Amino acid sequence: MAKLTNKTVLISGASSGIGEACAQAFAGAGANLILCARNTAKLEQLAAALTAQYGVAVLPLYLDVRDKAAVTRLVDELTGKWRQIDILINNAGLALGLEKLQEGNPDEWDVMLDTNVKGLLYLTRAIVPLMLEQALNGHVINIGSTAGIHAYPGGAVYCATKAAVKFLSDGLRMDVVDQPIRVTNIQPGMVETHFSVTRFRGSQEQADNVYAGIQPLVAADIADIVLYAASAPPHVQICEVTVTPVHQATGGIVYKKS
Ligand code: 8X3
Repeated sequence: MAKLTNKTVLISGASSGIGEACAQAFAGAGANLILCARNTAKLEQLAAALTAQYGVAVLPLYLDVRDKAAVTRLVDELTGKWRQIDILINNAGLALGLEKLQEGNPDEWDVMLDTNVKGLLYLTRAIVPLMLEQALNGHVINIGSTAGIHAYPGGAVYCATKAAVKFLSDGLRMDVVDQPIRVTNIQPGMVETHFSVTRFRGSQEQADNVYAGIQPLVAADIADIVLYAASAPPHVQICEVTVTPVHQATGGIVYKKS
């Protein structure tokens, strides 16, 4: 079992899905956690449960990663051991809509771009300097997507945000190449979480249809991989991992049993 005792991990979008599964996995490995999300009631519940189950320290904090000033303030206001963030998991992200680009809703594009791209940038910009100041063996783990490798119809903007995550990961890896900081981009394919319900603006029926006839990944599958990357010896940098259900070859090539 991986042991990350004495490590501190900050997870964005930690109240559900892959973020919540990462919180579970890292608490199970003995790490202390800073859990960020907008749903504070859920975060507080999760924090209490993880502390009770694993005896780790958990700090639940309200954060909308789109709010640049709030990201900076949150990091500035961390004190003592909470400033020593060893691992940043940039997980907050979403897809909205599956319309053709020419019919898309620009307000929804803003939400995707601001969350998936700019939110990731703001957190990274705030936390990597802290890692450097303290000469930590830091690790930035971004949750990208197979959507960042191949675009698919109706997904242009979401796919572009995840392509941005790939290139931000690659660029950061170059910018910290002379530092003890690792950068990993995890690129999952179909994972059944609240992702599709959000994409279809609350329609469970449309979301269920996405995963009908295929066994999708679950959030814990991704958390296992994130934990594996974080638990590798400090000289080992897992740059990129692409993971799909066995019947998904790439974003759009899926075999479904009818
Ligand atoms: C989620 C994967 O294929 O639903 O990022 O876009 S996909």
